[in-house]
Parts: sequence; C-alpha cells; structure tokens
Amino acid sequence: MSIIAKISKGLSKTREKMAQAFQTVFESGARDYELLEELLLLADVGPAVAGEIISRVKEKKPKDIITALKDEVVQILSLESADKPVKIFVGINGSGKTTSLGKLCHRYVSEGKALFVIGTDTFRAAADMQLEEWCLRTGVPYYIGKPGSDPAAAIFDGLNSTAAKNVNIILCDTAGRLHSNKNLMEELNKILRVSNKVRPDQVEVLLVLDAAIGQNAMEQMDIFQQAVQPSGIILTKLDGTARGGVAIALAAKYHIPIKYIGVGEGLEDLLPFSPQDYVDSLFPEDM
Ligand SMILES: Nc1nc2c(ncn2[C@@H]2O[C@H](COP(=O)(O)OP(=O)(O)OP(=O)(O)O)[C@@H](O)[C@H]2O)c(=O)[nH]1
Ligand SMILES: [Mg+2]
Repeated sequence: MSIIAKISKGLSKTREKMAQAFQTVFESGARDYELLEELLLLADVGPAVAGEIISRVKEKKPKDIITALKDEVVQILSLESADKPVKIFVGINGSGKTTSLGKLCHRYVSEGKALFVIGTDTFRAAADMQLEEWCLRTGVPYYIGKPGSDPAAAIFDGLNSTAAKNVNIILCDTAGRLHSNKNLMEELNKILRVSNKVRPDQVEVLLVLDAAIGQNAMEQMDIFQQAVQPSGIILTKLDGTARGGVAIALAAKYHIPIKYIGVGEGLEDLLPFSPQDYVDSLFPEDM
C-alpha cells in the first residue's frame, strides 16, 4: 500500500465522521463558514484554534473556501525542527512509545542506517522483554537497563557503551509516566540531563501522544513541555479514532512539529508526517 493510501486509511474514522456531519449540516442549510467550523470541532481541533482558522480563511475572501481552508491548515502543520541523533521517547502510560520505537527501528534499518537502542523502563514488569523483542525482530543492537535499576544510570551506561559509539541514531525508550506525577517527571528530567552531558547538542525528546485522547493531549503537551521541551511529536493510534484533528490544535498552539503518525499495530504502520497528505486525507472527498 502506498504511503498516501495508508495515511488515508489511518484517518478514515475522522474523515467519515466529518463527512457525516457535513451531510447533516449541509441538509440543514447552514452557512458555509459555520459548517466548516463545525467540521473542525468534530475532528477535535478545539474551539480556539477552529475559530482562529475560520477567521483567517474569511479574511482572505476566497473563491474556493475548502481549498483556502486546507491551505490554512497545511500552513499551520508545516513546522520543522532539527533532527538530532539521540532520540528519547517520552509520554504517558500506553501512549505507544515502545511500539513506535520498534517501528522506527524497522524504518531506519530499511534505510540502511546504523542504529542502537537504549531501554530505561526499568519499572514496568516485562518492559525489558517487550523492547528486546522489537530489537531482535528488527536486528538492532541494544542496551536495556536491569529491572529495578536507576533509569538515569541505564541511559548513562547505554550512551557510553562501545556499541553506541559508531551509530547514526540512538533510540531511547522510557517508562510511561503520568504527567501529573511530579517525581516521575523529575526522573525524566534527570534522564535528559544525563543524556545532554554525555552527548551535548545531540539529544532530542519525542513526545508520544495517543490521538484517541483528543483535546486531552493538550494538557499532556503542556506538562511535558515544561519538564523536557520535546522537539517533536509522534501521534499514535490515528487508525482507531475520529479525533485526528487534534494534530492541528497541537501544531497551532505549540509550534512543535509532528514527526511521525501511527496508523496501526504492524511494523510498517508508522509514517513520516506530511501536512499535505494529512490534510487531503482529513477532509471528505466530495466536499
Ligand atoms: N491501533 C494502533 N495501536 C497502536 C499504535 N501504536 C501503539 N499501539 C498499541 O498500543 C498499545 C500500547 O503500546 P506500547 O508501545 O506498549 O505503549 P507504551 O507507551 O510503550 O506503554 P508503557 O511503556 O506501558 O507506558 C499496544 O497494544 C500497541 O500495539 C497505533 O498507531 N495504532
Ligand atoms: Mg513502553
């Protein structure tokens, strides 16, 4: 399946919901701009950002409103940040960190990159085995901290290991943590401090967010941003939700790029984020 077909399939729930709403609102004879705002709200773009987008489209007095709307959204989503070789995956429990890391191993290996994986989830039972399985499946060397050991020590040892020296990319998994748990957020900060000491200017944080939580992703973003300043977002589980518009809300408020999207549980189901393909997949075809 082509990448566009995959994105389109991944966003089908969001698109279908919008198409249904479009039909209903259209039949009720609502004015165009109200309808558009309604569609954005349905996809969980959130009222503030939806209102802003609509007023910007209105200002342009476009001939083709839908195209103007799509262009506006593409512009909001078109953000960039430098890629750094050491990538630390963070996020709340079950958001899809380990799975996304495993899928990314598969992608990088197929691109011929030399990789190394570090596991710092020494807390959850069997977390080490889950990560090891992904590494074995994708043929990527790894260092995984022993259960119960200090996660910051695990990343220190991993980054200093001989195997980590000559690779292009190092992917680091962390334990899931509720953004409301101060101690765990402090622990994450320590992991980051240690990493930055060992590899100055080479570390970035990727926040893994489950798209199904919709607008609640904003609160998580807030707190992770205060604690560890993510430079990229991985938005997972788009295939299971009609709330795919939350990507727009995140980009508009935080100006942090979405780097990858998860559209399924398989090895190939993590895709690089393309604003144009995303927007084309988001809106119902016959609008
Ligand atoms: N449908 C679907 N399922 C996904 C996607 N990404 C992850 N999952 C599933 O979500 C569940 C949790 O994924 P994990 O990768 O273990 O999440 P985690 O963030 O590492 O979890 P903790 O380490 O416990 O915090 C697994 O069953 C994954 O298969 C996705 O894009 N689509
Ligand atoms: Mg995990």
